[in-house]
Amino acid sequence: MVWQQSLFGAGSPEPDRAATTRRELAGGAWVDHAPSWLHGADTVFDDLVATAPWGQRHRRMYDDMVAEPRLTAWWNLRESAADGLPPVLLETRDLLAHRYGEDFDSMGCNLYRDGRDSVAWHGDTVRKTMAQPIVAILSLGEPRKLLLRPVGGGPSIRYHLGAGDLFVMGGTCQHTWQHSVPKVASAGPRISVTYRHSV
Ligand SMILES: O=C(O)CCC(=O)C(=O)O
Repeated sequence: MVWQQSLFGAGSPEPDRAATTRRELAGGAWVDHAPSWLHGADTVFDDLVATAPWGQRHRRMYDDMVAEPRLTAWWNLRESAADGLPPVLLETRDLLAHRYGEDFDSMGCNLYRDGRDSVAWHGDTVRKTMAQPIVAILSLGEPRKLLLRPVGGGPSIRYHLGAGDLFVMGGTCQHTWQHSVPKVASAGPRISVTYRHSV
């Protein structure tokens, strides 16, 4: 992977406590987006690339099992296994828990190594057990597009998520909208840190 820290992204990591901008979407969904929310995002990126327990997940596609085009790592934040995480990611969890009133008890990381890595249109599986789950994403590394589209069809909405951006989906979003990170001709490595709650 070819990767170089930026001036803004270096240094000691710290989340921004300023309010985010909310966009209401059709059907009772909303998203919050705060650009450059995490200062020192590149330091966290480097730390995670080197230390996260990256693994390759597979998905069933018809009769075959195919490798997901990205690497993933997952932590149960209730367990002490989370102790080795960069402290700012636990600080971020606590801050988000306070702001959104949810106990974010798991954290997943996705590593998109280059533009060929992606995630297809989907609603997060937490929707199966919750009417209005909140899913928070912290974007690290190189920028990528994140698209949203209504489940029944309609124009998609594009977000450009850069280093340190916070992006939060809430309300009915996982039921009434789908999101994706499409493949692109060229992109540097990106990590999305995702926080979810189970109740
Ligand atoms: O990488 C992202 O920003 C989105 C991740 C995502 O949608 C997922 O892992 O379910």
